[in-house]
Amino acid sequence: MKITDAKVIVSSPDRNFVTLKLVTEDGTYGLGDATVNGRELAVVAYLQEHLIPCLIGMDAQNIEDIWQYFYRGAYWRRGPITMASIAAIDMALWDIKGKLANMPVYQLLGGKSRKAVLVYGHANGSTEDEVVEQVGHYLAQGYKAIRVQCSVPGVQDSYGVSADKAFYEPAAGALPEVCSWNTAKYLDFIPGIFEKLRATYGYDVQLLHDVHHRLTPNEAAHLGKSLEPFRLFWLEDATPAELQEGFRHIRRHTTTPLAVGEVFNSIYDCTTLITEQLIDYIRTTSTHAGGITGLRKIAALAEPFHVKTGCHGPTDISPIGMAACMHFNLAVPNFGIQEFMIHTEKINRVFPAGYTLKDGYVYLDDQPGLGVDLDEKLAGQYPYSRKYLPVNRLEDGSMWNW
Ligand code: GCO
Ligand code: MG
Repeated sequence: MKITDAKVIVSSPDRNFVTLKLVTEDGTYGLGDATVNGRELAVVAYLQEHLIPCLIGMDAQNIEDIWQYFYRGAYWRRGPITMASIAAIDMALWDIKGKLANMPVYQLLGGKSRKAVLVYGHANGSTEDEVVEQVGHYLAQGYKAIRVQCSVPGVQDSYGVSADKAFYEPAAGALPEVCSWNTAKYLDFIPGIFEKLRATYGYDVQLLHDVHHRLTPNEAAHLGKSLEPFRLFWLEDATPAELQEGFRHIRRHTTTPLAVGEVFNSIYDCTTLITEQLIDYIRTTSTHAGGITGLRKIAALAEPFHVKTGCHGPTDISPIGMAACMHFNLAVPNFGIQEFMIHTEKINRVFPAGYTLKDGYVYLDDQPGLGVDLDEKLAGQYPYSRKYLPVNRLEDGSMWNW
């Protein structure tokens, strides 16, 4: 089944998305998500100029071989742009395989390991009271797990707090926003929020928190320790993870579960973290880590080391990337949880998707393939517009991790 056409579609319904559409000789098409927030056109160029010319004429059925061709076959391997491009091809090929087999992709991955996919929602607020109220709001909707972010008094910009409570998207236009950060104030403030939440709602809800790479390993160890009484589901990106060994120190000092990996793009980013059991959840996601094929390799490595999956799922993953994660989540044995940031109505109109949220779980319908379409005409009405994620500085002006 030859691939006869490949098209990259860039569209901005409320935010930018890069979508790959592959067509086979019998007219079957598959869709893949290649969105790298704030670096979209680099992926477009990589796909159009370097991968698509090789892809035309290949047999769409040979998913693993095509993955290996673009991964192993490339002299310059790995990196977010390369791996998002491979991811989009991989997703589109799984979509095609599902359509040809007349089965949803999760069936091709081994079938259901669970009835539905546990997801977490995002409560945030600029004050403690607002956060408590927001958590209540998510509980009322049936969520079983909720990520909690709060503005830190005296700190100009805390990660994850937005004016719009439903749709969090920090990428803005013109030039990157410059945020300001104070670690000491953050460390003093955060445990109090979780103390208050446990006092209000008890221990029957799973609470998560994203540090967003802002601590050193020693500071992260300290935070993990001070959060232990509040039994978090996970503490995410406690320190930047380019240095995987940095997690040894955190692990030695706290039993708070650790999650990391949303910016990882290959299995080699997490071999130490997984095989030394330095983390509890691996956050690699379909769009950024080589698609479903890339995720399966990482999950298979993680399984014997008691590391579970916790795929990244912000709004910068399109409904196609989200669906790819959902099919994977339904089938993978060592599933943990899925991040689920809901998309705007406009996005959902451009990408009609066959998954539904109910009582804190996502259910997939049984459409063949990934079960997401792209309304190309509608997508064409929302042209790409350049956006940047913020950058971060300490109060003295030193550059810091955003
Ligand atoms: C998360 C993430 C995101 C990232 C975003 C950057 O846990 O959901 O940290 O919100 O900041 O994906 O593009
Ligand atoms: Mg995160």
